[in-house]
Amino acid sequence: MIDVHYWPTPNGWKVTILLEECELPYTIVPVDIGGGDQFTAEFLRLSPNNRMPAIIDHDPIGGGAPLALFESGAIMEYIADKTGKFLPTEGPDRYRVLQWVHWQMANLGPMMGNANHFKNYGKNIADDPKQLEYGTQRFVGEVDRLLGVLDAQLGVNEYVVGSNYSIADMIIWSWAFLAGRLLDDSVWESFPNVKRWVDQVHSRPAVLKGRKVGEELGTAERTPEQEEARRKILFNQTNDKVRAAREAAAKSAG
Ligand SMILES: N[C@@H](CCC(=O)N[C@@H](CS)C(=O)NCC(=O)O)C(=O)O
Repeated sequence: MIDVHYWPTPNGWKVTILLEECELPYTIVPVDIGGGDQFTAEFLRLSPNNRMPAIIDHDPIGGGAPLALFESGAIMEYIADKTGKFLPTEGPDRYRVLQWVHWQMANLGPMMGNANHFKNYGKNIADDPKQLEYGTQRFVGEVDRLLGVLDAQLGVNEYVVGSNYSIADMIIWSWAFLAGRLLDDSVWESFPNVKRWVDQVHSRPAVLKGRKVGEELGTAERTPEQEEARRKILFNQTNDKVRAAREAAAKSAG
C-alpha cells in the first residue's frame, strides 16, 4: 500500500492520476497546506522542502523498509518503474520521457505557479498594484513561451513523446489544463495542439478520477478571516517556520 501525503492541487493530482492509471491501491493522508500541516516535524521528516506531494511505499521496489519520497517528478518515475507502466524501462524513449518530466518540473510548474501568484493571488497581498506589474509580465510571458514549446512538440506528436501516453503527459497535463483559467480562454486559440491534447488526456477515466481525489478538501467554505490566515501561512515564507518546527521537535525529543 502507498500512502499519499496530499492536497488537491496540480502537483498532488499528478500522483493520484498516475496511481489511478496503474490501478495501484493507495491511502490519502491530507496535508492542509493552508493550515500549516507542511510545517509539522512529522511531515518535514518525509518532505524536508515543506511541500506536498510525498509518498510512503510500504512495499517498496526491492523489498525492505518503507520508502519515503518527495518531489512529484521523482515520485512519478518511481511509481512508473515499480509498475513497469507509462515509462519505457530502457532505450531512447525512456530518456525522452524523463526529459519532458524534468522540463515540467523545472519550467512549466514553477512558471505557472508564479504567474498565478502575481496575477491572481498577489492583489490580496500587495498594497500597490504597481508592485505586481513586472512579476505578472515576467511569469505570464514565460507561461506563454512554454506553451509555445509544448504546442510545437504536440504539433508533431500525438502525445508528448511520440504515440505512447506516458508520465510526461500526466505530469505536464496537471498544470497545462489550467492555462485557460490562469491566462484567458483565448489562450487555446494560440495553442491549438495543446488544446487538442488537453482534451484527449482529460477524456481518460483515470485522469478524471485522479483529478477529483480530495476535491472536497480544497472547496471547504471559509470566512474571509480564515482565508487571510491561510494566505499568511502560504505566502512570504522564509526559513523561520521550518527552523521553528525543527527546534520544537528537537526540544520535545529531549
Ligand atoms: N517541486 C515540487 C513542488 C510541490 C509544491 O509546490 N507543492 C505545493 C502545493 S502545489 C505545496 O506543498 N505548498 C506548500 C507551501 O507552499 O508551503 C513537486 O513537484 O513536488
